[in-house]
Amino acid sequence: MSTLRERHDTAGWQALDRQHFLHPFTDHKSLHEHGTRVITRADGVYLWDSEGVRLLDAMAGLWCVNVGYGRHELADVAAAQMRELPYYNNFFKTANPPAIALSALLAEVTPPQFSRVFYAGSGSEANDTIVRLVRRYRDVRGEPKRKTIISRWQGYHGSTVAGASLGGMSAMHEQGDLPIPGIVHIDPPYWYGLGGELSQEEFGLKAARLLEEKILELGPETVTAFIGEPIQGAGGVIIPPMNYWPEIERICRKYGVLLVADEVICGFGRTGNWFGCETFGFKPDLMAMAKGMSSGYLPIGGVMVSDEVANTLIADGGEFYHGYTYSGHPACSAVAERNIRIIRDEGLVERVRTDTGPYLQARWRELGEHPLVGEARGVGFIGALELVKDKATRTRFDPLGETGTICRDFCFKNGLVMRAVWDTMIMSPPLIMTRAEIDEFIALARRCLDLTAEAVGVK
Ligand code: PXG
Repeated sequence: MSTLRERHDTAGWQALDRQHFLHPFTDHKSLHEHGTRVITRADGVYLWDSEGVRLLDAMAGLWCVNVGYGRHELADVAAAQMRELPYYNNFFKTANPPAIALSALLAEVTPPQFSRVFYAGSGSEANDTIVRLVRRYRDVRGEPKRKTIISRWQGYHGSTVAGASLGGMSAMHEQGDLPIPGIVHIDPPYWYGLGGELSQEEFGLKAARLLEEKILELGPETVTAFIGEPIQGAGGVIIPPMNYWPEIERICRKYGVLLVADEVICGFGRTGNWFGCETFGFKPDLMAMAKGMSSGYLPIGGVMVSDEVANTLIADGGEFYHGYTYSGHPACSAVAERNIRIIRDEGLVERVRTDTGPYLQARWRELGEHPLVGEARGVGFIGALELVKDKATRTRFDPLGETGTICRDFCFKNGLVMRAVWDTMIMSPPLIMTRAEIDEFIALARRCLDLTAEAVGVK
């Protein structure tokens, strides 16, 4: 049997793609002027395209391939499960062994307040579930007016109607007549962009207190939950000052507001702990997960629900009218379970915390000396570079986004995948990346920064 890869050459794939495939988050007119780059295989931290060109993937796919590519063990687990029981639902008093085993393992690796999980097929679905859960919880408690959810500008929580409403991407809101009612936003803890003359600590408290102001403005009796990513990923790797999350937690507790961590990017080791909330020192009531949960090998997401919230729903809630055909899918669950065991058995979280994470961050900070880079920041295996016209005054390029795109294109041309969020360059590599691969990555990134600086006339 020929593999798909052997059936067409690059031009053939591009032609079919152009005719039939609507891509996610894509301007198709501009895409097809050049044709898509067809990625055909991957191993470790590397991808290969249909022309045989190798790329170092410093984005782990889309922030998700935590254990790296080429894990045949995961393919074997999926194949075995699909032979035995490819699908059955978990709705009508039934369950399947992989979903049960995964639930028990999640209870072990997540913080102690969690022992139960609700499954989804993606991060967006996990966040939709959260919207349903935090509203249902209030009805069950006899607080029917407490329905508003507070989130943040530049947050990303998915692309479904509820996910995009929770998110703070104004361009997404404009295209979808969003947000839906009952979701409001506050400014993010983006020190480089919004901190002005304040120290990190001063700004951390100021940014957190925006939550208190918003709760008081709306009336605490109307607010059910606050949701945030420990580090805002797609918004540009916005890393809050260390005092931000503890202050957010204090405010949530003071007003009886549920605290929700969207761990879709930060979860499963990315920040050097199993979950971002551990790195930033807070205890969420609910936690959205996806991406690194299966390292992207199969689609799966879920919501960890604290014992307090779960027990309320179980004791007094009756049936919760919510769930997906693929909630607890056997093959996806089996792959997620084995993936989490790999992360645990290979000590990947600890390696990122104590060895390769600090090394990567030290080397990444060296790029902060580059004339084009206003700030190099990061934690564990996630980071950002702010490309600016003038470092001293933090003056950005005009129009914003052009320089980031130029830099991203140089990366692609030179065998490196980094993402650009406007003029902020992002990295989020597989957690298995070695020191030698980190050195190769930093050398490539520096080269692309040099080429970009030359192209935009920064010396
Ligand atoms: N929450 C967070 C924090 C995410 O980063 C989602 C939820 C939604 O997950 P799904 O599985 O429904 O996509 C995400 C997804 C980008 C980019 O360009 C980031 C995501 C998705 C697509 C593009 O950085 N993150």
